[in-house]
Amino acid sequence: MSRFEYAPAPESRAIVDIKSSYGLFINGAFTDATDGKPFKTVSPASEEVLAEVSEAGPADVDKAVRAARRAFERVWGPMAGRDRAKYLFRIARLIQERSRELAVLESLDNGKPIRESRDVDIPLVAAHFFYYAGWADKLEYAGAGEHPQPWGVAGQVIPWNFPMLMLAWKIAPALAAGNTVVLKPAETTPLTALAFAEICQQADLPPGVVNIVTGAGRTGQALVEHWGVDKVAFTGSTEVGRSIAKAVAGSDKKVTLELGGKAANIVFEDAPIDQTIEGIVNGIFFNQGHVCCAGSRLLVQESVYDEVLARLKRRMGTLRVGDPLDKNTDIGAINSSAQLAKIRELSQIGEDEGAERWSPDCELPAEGFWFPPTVFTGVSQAHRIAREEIFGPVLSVLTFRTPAEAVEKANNTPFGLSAGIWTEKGSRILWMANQLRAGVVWANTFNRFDPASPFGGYKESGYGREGGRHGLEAYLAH
Ligand code: TAP
Repeated sequence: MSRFEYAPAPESRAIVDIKSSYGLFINGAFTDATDGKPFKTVSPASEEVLAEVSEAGPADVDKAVRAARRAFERVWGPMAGRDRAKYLFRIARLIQERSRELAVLESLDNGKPIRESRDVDIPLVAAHFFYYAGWADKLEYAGAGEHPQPWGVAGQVIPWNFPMLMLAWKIAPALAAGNTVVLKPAETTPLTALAFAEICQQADLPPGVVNIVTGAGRTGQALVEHWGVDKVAFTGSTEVGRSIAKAVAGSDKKVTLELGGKAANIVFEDAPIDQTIEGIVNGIFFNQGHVCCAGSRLLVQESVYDEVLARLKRRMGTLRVGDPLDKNTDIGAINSSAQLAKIRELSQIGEDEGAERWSPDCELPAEGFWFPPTVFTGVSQAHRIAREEIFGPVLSVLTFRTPAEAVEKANNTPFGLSAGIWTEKGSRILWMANQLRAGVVWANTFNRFDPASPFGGYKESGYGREGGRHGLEAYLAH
């Protein structure tokens, strides 16, 4: 078969059973919303309506928080850690059993290539539940004192870029630590969270321990502001994160925020070139660039600039944009028309401000939301495409001469989530890692995740850490 023939994944569309409508998941059962209208979730690759989903209003959020409170006080809080662990292990195994179906559902609702949802997202989701299941009976070693206590009810709001993985990052540590949860998925990607609700039922998780309230921003707002929520965990834009921090100021809610980024991916002249080109491509084109830690600012040492750019463009020419359910697809659909409009607008601003735009020839599908892999050269630090998060497959390239200049440029951003360094020199990696104001620094790799590694930012990228032992601390009272 030639590389360009359509190759649907064996686990394609037919293996998912999408219902025509979904209710909210409250107190262990699916229930209709009392005061919100249903909304539609569409496949961004075809604009086909996948399902109608209930919108939770304040009364529904209240019901969910009360259910979570009851479950916390009567069942989950008092339960021995080793028993909570059994439920988490069961959930992890069910996710593995249903992994093909979940991967297809994620690719349909989000637009990401099946290769990524199948090989990255869903395996990491299961890995998070396995990892935190292992912690549930060892909390005294989690760094929150000898007798750590859960906060109570966690209100969690997540974005659309890694719908089920963000759910796992939020729910697994919260439950392991003994909290109960009300989670709001993003409006454009509710389906895997609703499949997760079914998994909670399959696992016989006590009612009320996990509640899923679907809806838009106002549902999220009602949740984080609800008096019965003890701990708020948010992942999303810096703008909404700021409004949440303001809304809960003065209350005794604990808050963690995982916000935006504008990571520098720094290439030195001694970098292993083939590996580096793959790392740059993965850094910015993985998940269509809808990645908070994407390597969206490429800093290249001047002496190797021509070679790196020539090879990068050649590699970009081989990337396939198209059907997320095709195993050959490298770049899927942009998640929504609103996000596509934002990417187009910032790219136009890049051109207007004088940067040079380049994309390989590639035919984009007629239906759906698409954007070609794009690189901007001749970018200066003042350009908006070098300062603002584009959250799409768009790379801005800058140059530097010395390591000190690379550090200065890399740190010249209001964000501080991640960075990448490409060099053969170990001493330079260590020196750079100390100088860079970024929560995660990758060396000779990029976008690598592990449930045991803490993740989180400095400055406007937010505060608190998720993942690893540090991720538990946020869910435990000292
Ligand atoms: P947001 O617009 O901030 O949305 C995130 C979530 O918050 C969604 O569920 C959203 O609902 C909800 N929301 C909106 N307004 C709210 C309010 N006033 N109160 C409470 N909740 C509210 O971000 P997005 O567009 O979904 O995601 C893109 C952004 O997230 C990017 O900036 C990206 O960098 C950031 N992000 C950061 C990380 C980490 S780990 N730092 C990870 C992923 C994404 P609706 O979806 O219905 O609007």
